[in-house]
Amino acid sequence: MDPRRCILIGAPVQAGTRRLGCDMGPSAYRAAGLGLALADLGLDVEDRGNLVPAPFSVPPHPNPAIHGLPEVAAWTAALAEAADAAGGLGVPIFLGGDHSLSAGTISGMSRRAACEGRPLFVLWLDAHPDLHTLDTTTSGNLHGVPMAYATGAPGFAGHLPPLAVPVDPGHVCMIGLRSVDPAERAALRASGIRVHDMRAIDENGIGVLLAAFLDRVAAAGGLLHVSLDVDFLEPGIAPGVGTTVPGGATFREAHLAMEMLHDSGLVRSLDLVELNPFLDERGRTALLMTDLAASLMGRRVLDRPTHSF
Ligand code: Z70
Ligand code: MN
Ligand code: MN
Ligand code: MN
Repeated sequence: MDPRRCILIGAPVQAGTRRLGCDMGPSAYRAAGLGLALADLGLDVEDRGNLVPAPFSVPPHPNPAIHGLPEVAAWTAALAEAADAAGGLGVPIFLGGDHSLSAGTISGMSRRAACEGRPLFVLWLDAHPDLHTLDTTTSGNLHGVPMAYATGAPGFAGHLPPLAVPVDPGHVCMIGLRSVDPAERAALRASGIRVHDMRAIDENGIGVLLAAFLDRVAAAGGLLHVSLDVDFLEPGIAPGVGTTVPGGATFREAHLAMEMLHDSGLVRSLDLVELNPFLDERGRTALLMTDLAASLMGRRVLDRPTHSF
């Protein structure tokens, strides 16, 4: 695989939420110039357009709150295939779409890592752990379940595509959490997932927390998948998202994280999720996410800020 080859894969999925607009995410990243920003770093950029999943029939789930299950199942199957294949060629960047898409991207990258005989690690940058199962979700929004699915939690069999290689929860690090439902809190405690909430960032600095995780990934010879939810960021700088949760990461914290990820040389795949262009203000969230993705993929001299306040 070529680490300088970026493969953009649009995933306009919005079945994981009730608020419409995430399906415009991939277009907004293209309009914000993501491909050009990556090419400016000297990377080879290949935009594969938007993925079109084949229909996937699943039986209804007894939890009446759940909606969008057949669509999410179809996206999960298609994205797992796409991630595994593209991950063997270069660095896939998935343009969401709501966070349910990570059920597919993480399971695909987990299979890819297993093929290469290396463990997959996941860095989850989000206000939410998205650790509900189909049985515990009360909103029924399937963007709240991908991490439970990817780590092999029970109750998904027969409802979402079979998971080839579950991710070891001990290989997952979540940074930025500040909205956790009771069932998720219990699941997190039992899971062995490393969690750094906003208080931990305030007390330690995001750099210290991230460095410790990156050291662990490097020591294990792991591949790293990064899942970046727009709501990881402070809503004041990233308003284009359905769930705004106050007290998120600042511009500086987010950029530092991306620069450290770049310097580590460990990142093999990236999700950009939950951007809702319908709720954005003159594209500023799309531009900020684009800027962050570019900082993760290459080292830049910022003589011209692409993001203005
Ligand atoms: C809540 C639920 C969620 C993202 C909101 C919220 C889930 N835990 N995930 N925004 N990305 O409805 O399950
Ligand atoms: Mn999320
Ligand atoms: Mn979130
Ligand atoms: Mn069942």
